[in-house]
Amino acid sequence: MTAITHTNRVLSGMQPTNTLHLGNYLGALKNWVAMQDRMECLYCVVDMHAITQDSGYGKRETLAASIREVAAAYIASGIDPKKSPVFNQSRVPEHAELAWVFSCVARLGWMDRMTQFKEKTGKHKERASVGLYTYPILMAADILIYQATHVPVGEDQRQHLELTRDIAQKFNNDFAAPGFFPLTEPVITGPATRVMSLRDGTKKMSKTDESDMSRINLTDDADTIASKIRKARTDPNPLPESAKGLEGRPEAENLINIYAALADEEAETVIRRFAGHQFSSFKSELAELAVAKLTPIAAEMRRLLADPAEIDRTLKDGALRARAIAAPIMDEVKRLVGFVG
Ligand code: AQP
Repeated sequence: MTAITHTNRVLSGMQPTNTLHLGNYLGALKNWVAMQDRMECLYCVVDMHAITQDSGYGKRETLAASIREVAAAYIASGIDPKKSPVFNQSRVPEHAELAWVFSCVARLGWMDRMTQFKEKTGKHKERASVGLYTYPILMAADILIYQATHVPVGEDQRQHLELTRDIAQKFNNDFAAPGFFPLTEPVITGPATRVMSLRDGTKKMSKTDESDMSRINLTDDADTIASKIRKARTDPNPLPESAKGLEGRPEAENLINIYAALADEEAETVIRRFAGHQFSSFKSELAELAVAKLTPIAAEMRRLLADPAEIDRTLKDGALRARAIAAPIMDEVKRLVGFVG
C-alpha cells in the first residue's frame, strides 16, 4: 500500500474554562491568525475538555457563556470564521468516536508519562476524573479527525503533540494503513511560547491561578492592564545589556518576551532598546503597548457578545463545515478497524 500525502491543514483549540489570557493570546491565538492566510485552518472551542475538571448542574450557564466568549475572542483577535471554521468540539461527534478508537491504541505507559496530568492533580490523583487522565487522547482525536498536519500551540502542549504522533504512528502500523494519519507538527513559535505569571516568573500564566493579578485577561480594561503590569513582580536591578544578562531573572525575561511578542520584534531588539533602563520606565512603555494591542480586542469581544444568537450561528455553521471533513475520515477509520455497516 502506498503512503498518503496530506495537504497542509491546521487545527487548534482552547478550553472554555475561564476568560482567555495573554499567554493564550501570545502563545497560540496570535499565531493562529497569521496561519489562516497560509493554510487551511479549523479553530475549535474544546468544550468537551472543559468538563474534565469542573462540571455539573451549577456550571451549565457558565460553560455556555464561556464557549461564546472564547469564540468571540478568536474572532475579535482576527480569525475570520468565513475562511476558517470556528466551532465547538461537542457539535462534531466524530471527535469522541475517534477518541474511543485511540484509547484502544494508546498504551497506559504512555499516559502515565503525561506531566500536565501530574501537575494538575498533584497529590490527589485518585480524585481526578478519568477524563482528565485521557484528555491527551481526546486531543489527539481533535487533531487527527481532520488529518491536521500542523498545530499551533504554546510550549506546554509539546508533550501532548508528541503523544499525538505516537498514536498516529501506532494506528497506521496496527491497521496496515501507512501514512493514513499524518505525523502532525507542533508549531511553537514567537518570543512568548511560554508566558509566565506576573507574580512568579517560574510559573506559567494560567487561567486557574488563584490570583487575578498573575495574568492579563483578554477582557481587562486599560486601567486594569496598566495596574497589573505596574505591580508585576521584578527584581531591583536595571534591565541588562544582552540576553545573557537575563539568566536567573525569570520575571525580567518574561516582561521582555511579552513586549517583543506584542511589538512583533525579536527579544534581542527589545533588550538593546531598554538596556540599562529601570523597570519603572520599561513597565510604563510595556503597559502602553499592551493597552494599545489588547483593548481593541476586548472592545470587539463586547460587541460580538452583545449578539449571542449570531455567535451560535457562527458555531453551528463552523461545525457543519468541520463535520464535512471529519465524517469521511471517521468512516475510513471504521473500515480500517473492521466495524461493519
Ligand atoms: N502561559 C502560556 N503561555 C503560552 N501559551 C499558553 N497557552 C496556555 N497558557 C499559556 C496556550 O494556550 C492554548 C490554549 O490553552 P487551553 O485553554 O487549552 O489550556 P490550558 O493550557 O489548560 O490553559 P491555561 O490557561 O494554562 O489553563 P490552566 O489554568 O487549566 O492550566 C494552548 O495552545 C496552550 O499551549
